[in-house]
Amino acid sequence: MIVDAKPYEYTFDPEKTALLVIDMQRDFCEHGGFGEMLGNDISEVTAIIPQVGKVIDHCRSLGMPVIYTKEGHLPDLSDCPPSKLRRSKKQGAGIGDMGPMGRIMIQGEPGNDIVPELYPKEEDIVIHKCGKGSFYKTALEDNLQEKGIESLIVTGVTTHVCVQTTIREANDRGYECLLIKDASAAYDRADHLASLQMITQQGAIFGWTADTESLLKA
Ligand code: C5J
Repeated sequence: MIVDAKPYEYTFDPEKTALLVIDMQRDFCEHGGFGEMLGNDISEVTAIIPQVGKVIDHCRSLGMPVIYTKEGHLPDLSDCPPSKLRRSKKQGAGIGDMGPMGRIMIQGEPGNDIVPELYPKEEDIVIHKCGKGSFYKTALEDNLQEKGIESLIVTGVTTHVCVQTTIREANDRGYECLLIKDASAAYDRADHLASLQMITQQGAIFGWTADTESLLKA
C-alpha cells in the first residue's frame, strides 16, 4: 500500500505492519491526570481521540496487530529512576502520590489505564513501559519480531516525548515508521509541529508523516 506522505510516499505491507497506540492513557488525556497536573492544557491531546479511533478501526480492518503502550511504574516504584521521581515531585505531580485518579502513574490505577473511547480488545497487545521509549525494558521488539513486523504506523501522545522517542528507537532497529499527524499530539502545538519536522527532515531521517485521510485512502 502506498500512502501520500512527507517527505515522500510511504509504502507498507499490512501483513508486515503493526499499529502503535502510544500512551493514550487517562493520566495524559483526562482532567486531573499526570499531564494536567504538570501544568499542561490537555485540549490538543483530547482532540485526537476520535482520529486515533479511526486509525485503530482501519488498521484492525486490514488485519494488522494493534499494540498499545502505557507509561507507568510498579507500585513499589522499583522501576522508576530516582531522577524521574524527584523531578515529578518538584512539578507537584509526584509519581506514586495520590491524585484524582488514584496513585499517579502507577500500573493498575484508574489514571494509568487507556481512555475508555480507545480501550484495547482482547487480541491486542498492551506493553507496560517505565520510560519514554516503548522499546526500553519492554518486550516490544520480541513481539514485533515474532510477528515478522517491518513497518510501524504510529499514533498517540505526546509527539515530542514518548512518540518521538519510540520512533527514534524503532528507526535504529530498522523499522519503517509512519507517524499519523492528526492522530498524535503534544500539549503545545509548537512541540508537535517541531517533532513532525524533525522526523521527516533529511529524506525521512527517522520516518514519514501523513494524515489519517491519506492512510485511509491508501
Ligand atoms: C510524557 C508521554 N509526556 N507519553 N509522556 O511524559 O509522552
